[in-house]
Amino acid sequence: PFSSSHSHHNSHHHNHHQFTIFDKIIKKEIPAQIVYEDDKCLAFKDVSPQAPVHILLIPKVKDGLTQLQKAEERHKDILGHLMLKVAEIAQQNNLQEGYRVVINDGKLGCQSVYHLHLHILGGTQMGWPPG
Ligand code: IU
Repeated sequence: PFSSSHSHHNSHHHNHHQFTIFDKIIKKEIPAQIVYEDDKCLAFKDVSPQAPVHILLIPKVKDGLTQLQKAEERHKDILGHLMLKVAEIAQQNNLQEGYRVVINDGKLGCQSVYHLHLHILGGTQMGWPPG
């Protein structure tokens, strides 16, 4: 169920130092179904949901965090903030029975947007292994 149909094979077309579509969502230049927002982060519904609940949580300031493997000491605060907000957002979306948090990193991780984001997936029994 909820298998992905979109391609993940073109990450080499992305300029990892440029803006992504997530910057347009942050600036409200394109619409998104926002479920949580504060000064540091934004959470919105994934346009191509892979589960009944599929929310993306992103830092508003990328600061070099194109992907998790670029994380450095200076990112500790935002990374901690995002993890705490995942739990809060999950509660607000009735995922108390369980959910999954995913960070796809790089080509082999099937990352397609090079602005760090956490997938919050739930609302059904998740499978394992994820593939
Ligand atoms: P990935 O881990 O980089 O593959 O995740 C990117 C996600 O961003 C993916 O689930 C897309 O469906 C989602 N997304 C979106 O919600 N809105 C958009 O405009 C675009 C991608 I482009």
